[in-house]
Amino acid sequence: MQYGIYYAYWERQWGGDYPKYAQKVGKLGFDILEISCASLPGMKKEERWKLKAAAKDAGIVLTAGYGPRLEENLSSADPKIVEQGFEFWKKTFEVLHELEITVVGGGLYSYWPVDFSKPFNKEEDLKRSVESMRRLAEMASGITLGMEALNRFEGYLINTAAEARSYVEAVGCKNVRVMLDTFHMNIEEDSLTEAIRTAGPYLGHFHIGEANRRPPRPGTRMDWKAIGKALRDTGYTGKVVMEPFVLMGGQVGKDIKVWRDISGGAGEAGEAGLDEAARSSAEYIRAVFEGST
Ligand SMILES: [Mn+2]
Repeated sequence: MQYGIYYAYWERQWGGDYPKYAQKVGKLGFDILEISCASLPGMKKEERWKLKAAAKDAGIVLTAGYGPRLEENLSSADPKIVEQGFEFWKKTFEVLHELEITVVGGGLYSYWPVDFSKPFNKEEDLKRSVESMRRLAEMASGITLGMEALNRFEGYLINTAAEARSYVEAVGCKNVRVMLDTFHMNIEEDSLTEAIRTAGPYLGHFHIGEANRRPPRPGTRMDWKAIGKALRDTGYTGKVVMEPFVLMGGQVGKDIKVWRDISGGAGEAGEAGLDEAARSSAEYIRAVFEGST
């Protein structure tokens, strides 16, 4: 398995200096930097080259995450919105290919964050979403699309590994895979290890984080040893990306609903404190997931 981190751990606004983060996470012991698709369609050629060079230089690979906006919702009943979604992905896939990104994950089958004050029809939305996903899979040509099971407060189409698996089976394209995240699983699954086994060979991307979205560490109620073993038992050899959010404030703090400093003092120590928490988490999770401790 390869190990990574989502850049937004360090940010209060979405988006950031990706070349800087590529170098940083390389130094902190990661194999992967996960970036957001949000700014990719407008990314200038020089910026893409700079990022690609920085990643190569740091010896890391890039992956991407995305929560499609309401106006890009591929499950929408409004065909105009669905087309806007495909337009976004058409431009985005070009950049992803150029950056040699082979995995993009998130609630790609719907939009995020869901506005639950509006009515919706899960069954109808699912049908449209599956149809759209077949077309998106073809457009993605070779890029793996991770269908991330999100907790009930953030999504309604896919909340569990079982739902993600049946969605992926319904789509029936080999680059559309199940994506799990221990933060969401902690809310929705009876057993985290059983959920991993349910995803089984369909698992295409894996996010990790504590129940409160801190970086994984020993001594919490997340059984990281058991989670690592379940991944090894299912034969998963893919990417494991931590997605910690610990800082209050800004759009990130608001969207993620961080209403207190949960950095455990790391935030007070500034960027260096956050860096050290990420570094030790990477070291810990690599050892545990590889079964060497
Ligand atoms: Mn996630």
